[in-house]
Amino acid sequence: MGHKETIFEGILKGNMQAVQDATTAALSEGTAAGQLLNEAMIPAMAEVGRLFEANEYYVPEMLIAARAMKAGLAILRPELVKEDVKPLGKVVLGTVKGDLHDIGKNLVAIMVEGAGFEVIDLGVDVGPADFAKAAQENEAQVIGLSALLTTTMPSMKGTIEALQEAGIRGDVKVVIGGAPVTQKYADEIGADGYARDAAGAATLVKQLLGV
Ligand code: B12
Repeated sequence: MGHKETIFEGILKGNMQAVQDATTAALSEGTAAGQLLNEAMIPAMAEVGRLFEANEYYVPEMLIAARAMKAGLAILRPELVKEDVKPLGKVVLGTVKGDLHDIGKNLVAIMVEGAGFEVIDLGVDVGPADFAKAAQENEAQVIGLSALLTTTMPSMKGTIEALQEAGIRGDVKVVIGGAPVTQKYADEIGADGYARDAAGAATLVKQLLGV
């Protein structure tokens, strides 16, 4: 089995050690980090989602798969981020209130950082007022909101309202994403942009700030 297959299988089985070892080995053999991410790790999480929908996986399986994915990502991270770049701007990022999914959000952080921005990662379960406060305190140009549950998406709208109430809606661009989120939803709630993946998020932030 090649390293990519080992990583894919390792995430599905929640075998953290196998994922770490294969990731390290593949990188040392010269495989690009982006390739391991896009051809092994992300497809593995998609498969986990499919198995969950098919009632073959339950929350514990999803959790250990996520843990294995995170262990692999931690090894990829330094490769994905280009260092010693002067930040092009500040981006406050987080997963919205009630939502604990952070793998996609963490990938967005890596790619946006890699594109040269400073990322202030507020973590998961972040309420509208906390986003507004962090944006104000850090003088951020962009706020990135992640949601993986249809039930937590309305908190994105709530966050935009909180920015309006704080009087800073005009000072920050709001970008949104996450599996159930669409461009249509972004238009509906008055967000400034939507991207379907982490690479797209980085491009979007650059576009919005004109860099
Ligand atoms: C792993 C996982 C979990 C893990 C999360 C671990 C963690 N630390 O993140 C755990 C086990 C905790 C979990 C829990 C739950 N989960 Co869950 N989970 C998943 C799973 C399998 C994968 C998500 C993932 O990591 N994908 C991989 C990443 C790389 O992709 P991504 O998140 O979409 O992010 C990419 C893009 O969307 C985009 N993006 C993401 N954020 C942002 C932000 C911005 C600004 C931009 C521009 C782009 C962007 O870029 C990312 C990278 O390319 C999905 C299935 C799926 N197909 O999505 C279900 C899923 C999201 N979960 C689901 C459910 C139902 C739950 C639970 C309610 C289950 C339960 N009964 O308890 C709980 C809810 C907990 C909570 N309050 O949040 C459902 C949601 C259904 C819905 N439509 O609402 C899904 C779709 C599974 C399913 N098919 O039913 N889950």
